[in-house]
Amino acid sequence: MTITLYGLGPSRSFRCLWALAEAELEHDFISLELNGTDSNGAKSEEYLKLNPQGKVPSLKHGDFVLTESAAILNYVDAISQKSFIPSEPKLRAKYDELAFFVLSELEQPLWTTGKHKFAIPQEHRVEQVLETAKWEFEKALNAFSKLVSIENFVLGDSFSFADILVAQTFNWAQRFDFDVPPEYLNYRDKMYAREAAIKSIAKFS
Ligand SMILES: N[C@@H](CCC(=O)N[C@@H](CS)C(=O)NCC(=O)O)C(=O)O
Repeated sequence: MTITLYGLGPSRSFRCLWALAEAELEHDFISLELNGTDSNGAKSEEYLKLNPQGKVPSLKHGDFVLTESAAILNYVDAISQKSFIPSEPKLRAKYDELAFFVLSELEQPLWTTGKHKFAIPQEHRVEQVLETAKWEFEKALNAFSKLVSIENFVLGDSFSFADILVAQTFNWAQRFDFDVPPEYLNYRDKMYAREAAIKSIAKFS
């Protein structure tokens, strides 16, 4: 069964592209324009059938369709021969804690910035929120530093998909001109130097 990932560059879809490469699962990658309404657009009639929000990523595996980057990571882990999400209950709970933290705290100020700079209609954008987003990111970073101390990987000694979530989010923060402490950028660099990450970046560069 063919796996197809719909995405765009270094956006949250990169998490899924990278995970598929780590899992060595054959896949096609279809790059979409976020606001496009023609055949390669995320707002086309065809794509809206897969992802009613017209967002990326979406994964199609045969007839099975999945949206939400973290859910796609879980699915990739589940169908992979290898293991990227710990199964020991406490470690698994720590994985979930970190994944939910990234999605609900760490990335939110970044997405708020994206929404109010380009993603939502002009009439709904509020310039003042951008400063608040910077403040919220700093607050989330502070909480992150108490939640995790990174030696090699975010969950200890081995690579997990939590590293994809965290490293991609730090990379996103830097792209959006947020202050990211040098130790987190070093960690991002180490993760982005993984063969699977390099291969995946090459798919959209
Ligand atoms: N919670 C979703 C968020 C998906 C999302 O918002 N993706 C952005 C790109 S990173 C998008 O497609 N935006 C287009 C839009 O909001 O119309 C996930 O993690 O997959």
